[in-house]
Amino acid sequence: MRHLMILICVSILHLSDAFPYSAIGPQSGHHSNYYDTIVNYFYNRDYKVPHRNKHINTGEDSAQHASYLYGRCAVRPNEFPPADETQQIKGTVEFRQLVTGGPTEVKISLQGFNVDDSKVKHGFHVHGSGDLTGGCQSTGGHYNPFGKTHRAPNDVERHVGDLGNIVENSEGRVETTITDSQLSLTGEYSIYGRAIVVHQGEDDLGKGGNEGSLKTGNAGGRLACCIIGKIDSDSGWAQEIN
Ligand SMILES: [Cu+2]
Ligand SMILES: [Zn+2]
Repeated sequence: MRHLMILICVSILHLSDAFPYSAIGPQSGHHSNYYDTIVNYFYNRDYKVPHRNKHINTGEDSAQHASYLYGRCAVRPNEFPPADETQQIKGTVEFRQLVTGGPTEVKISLQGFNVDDSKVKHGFHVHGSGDLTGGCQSTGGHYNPFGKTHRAPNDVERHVGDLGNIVENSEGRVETTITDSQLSLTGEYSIYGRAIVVHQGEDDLGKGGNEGSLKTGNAGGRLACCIIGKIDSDSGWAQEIN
């Protein structure tokens, strides 16, 4: 009986509140929310908790987060660096892809590049093996499950791992996000457990006119690397989503 009285009171309050909108606003949406609120009150009794209520009514929050796969990679200097190499490259590479597939976004944040040398571009690839037992050298070649030749990221015929070059800024940092159509976190050719490698020199993108160009892009020694791990969510991406 007490509930019925509350229902009537709330109804009267709400109708008076809603009435001015009814002439101009989308009535169905308004009344639908109102109906949900009443239903939630009687069946859940926790409709006053905003967070819970939000999930019951919209599901936006959980749906958006659940619809992505995420990966992260902690870039560290090569344990066995090339001779005379002094750059200590560190940072993170983050990955995101819809669970349904499609392009993969790659957010790169690195520091430690020497701004006094002439090398501003650095080859940046996914290599096939997530194995750092021999430093970055043991990550193998560019990830190439389809037996293609080395090319640029925007070429269709390329190694899956061919992400071209990253470009350091005047502070010796790289802060960029790229979107790639061939990298995938989902399915048989997922890059989870494989490696990211940052090179000393520029990747010639297969245009060097020699054998090495079509295999590695002649990007030189390996400065730094990491293994791509799977994570369930990422606060960095989540901030952008919301
Ligand atoms: Cu490489
Ligand atoms: Zn390649």
